[in-house]
Amino acid sequence: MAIAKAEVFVTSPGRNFVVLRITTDDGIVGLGDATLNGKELVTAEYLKSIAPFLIGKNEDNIEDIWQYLYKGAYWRRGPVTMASISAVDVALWDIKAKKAGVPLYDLLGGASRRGLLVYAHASGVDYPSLYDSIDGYLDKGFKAVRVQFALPGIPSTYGVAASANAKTGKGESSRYDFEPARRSQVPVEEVWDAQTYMTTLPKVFENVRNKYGDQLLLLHDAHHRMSPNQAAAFAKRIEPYNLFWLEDCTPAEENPNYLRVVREHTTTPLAIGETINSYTDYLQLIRENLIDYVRSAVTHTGGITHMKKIMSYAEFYGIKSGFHGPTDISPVGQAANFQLDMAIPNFGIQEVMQYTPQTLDVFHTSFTLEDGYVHLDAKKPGLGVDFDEKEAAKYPYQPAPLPVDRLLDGTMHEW
Ligand code: CS2
Ligand code: MG
Repeated sequence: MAIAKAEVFVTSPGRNFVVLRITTDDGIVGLGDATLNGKELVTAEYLKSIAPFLIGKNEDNIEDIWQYLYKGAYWRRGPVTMASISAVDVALWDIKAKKAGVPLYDLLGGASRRGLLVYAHASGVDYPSLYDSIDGYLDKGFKAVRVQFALPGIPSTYGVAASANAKTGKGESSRYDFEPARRSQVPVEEVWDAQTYMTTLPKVFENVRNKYGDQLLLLHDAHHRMSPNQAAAFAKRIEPYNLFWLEDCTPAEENPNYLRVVREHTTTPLAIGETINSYTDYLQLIRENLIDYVRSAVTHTGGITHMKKIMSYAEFYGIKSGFHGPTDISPVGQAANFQLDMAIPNFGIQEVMQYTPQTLDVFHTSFTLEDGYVHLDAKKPGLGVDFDEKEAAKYPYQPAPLPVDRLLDGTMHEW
């Protein structure tokens, strides 16, 4: 009973993914995801450097291996370390559940719900394309949509599909999948203007509410772009439109106290966390009830072992989950989100986006989406995802750094 092999793969079936495959001496295989958007080769190298440490260790001792990698790193936390530890952790949980012959959530306490409420990404360069995008998701049964809208006079806006007819390949359209990897050697530059944003978006939410009524669960991502006071004013202004959440209203990862300013002025629910990755980052946010939803991905936050602890702490403060699940998290990482989502009592909602057909040729998933809920296959042991190494080899790594942002006068700003 020991780890025999730990192999690292980088593949790019539409965007870059880092896969860790651990094999035990009796041939059981577990998968982990160490994808860190724009920094894939860095986590791949980290994993290669710790792979020899794993050989010969008892694969059952997940907590001990976690502590070994975390405390043993000495240079603690940070996105690269935490994403890499996460890949090992998730692969070991996959193995443990396969050995037990049960879906992973069974080992985490069992199913706490029938299915997972998910939200999709709607966006528009104008109202017809926004409504078309929302209608498309409602037709598919979604109950919750994130709404992003192009800013007038700004060439491209975060979260807004550049073209309503963009195709992802194989003739299948993913019209409003806004964030295809932008493959280039150097980052694409975008422009940001808070004044335009703060005057445009409240009208968008008002129009969407008037058109679709009160039942639609409406989300929005501000992507860390307002100052604390701007965020407070904005969140207060949009209260009448009753958002499910406002995400990353201000860069609270810089200073959690920013959120106190926001909280003092508004009851709009706040979601934070896709760029933070440890309990240390969450301590104050949770203890002072500065957030309503934990937004990290399991794969960026030390895996199932660490994320489950954060969610247990959050439970006692009435804070729920809303794990990060865009297409730059691989289907292996998304499966880790889903498995934990199923088990925890304080599940809130789960983000989903459409993977390219090539991605789904490389990763064979077993999840179904019906009526706005994701369902896991109770008969599939482990994570519920298989990795096709031969198919993956068809798609070599291509550089795709994240974009950067500047203000109208050229000053650098958070993207
Ligand atoms: C976004 C992400 O899904 C989200 O909420 O903020 O798309 C984010 O921009 C990317 O994951 C960056 O890698
Ligand atoms: Mg986000």
